[in-house]
Amino acid sequence: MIRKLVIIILALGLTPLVFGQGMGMTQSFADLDTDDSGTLSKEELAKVIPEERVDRAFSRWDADENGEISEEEFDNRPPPPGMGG
Ligand SMILES: [Ca+2]
Ligand SMILES: [Ca+2]
Repeated sequence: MIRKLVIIILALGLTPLVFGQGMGMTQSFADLDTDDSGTLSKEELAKVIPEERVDRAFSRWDADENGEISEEEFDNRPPPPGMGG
């Protein structure tokens, strides 16, 4: 029963959301979007994560590579590298 639930969660791709909690990124999208533009820029990201990690985070989170993180991209962001993978 529980195993089936896990498979469903994996199938829906919810693991990044579930396991993304409590890993240092506790701010909500609205908290990070300090200029209320509706997207996150590298400058906004640099306020909450080390600058040397901004580029890497962007390359992973910016699914359509338009240089901004949309709320959808933020919600679907992959977990940090090196976490059991
Ligand atoms: Ca913004
Ligand atoms: Ca984007």
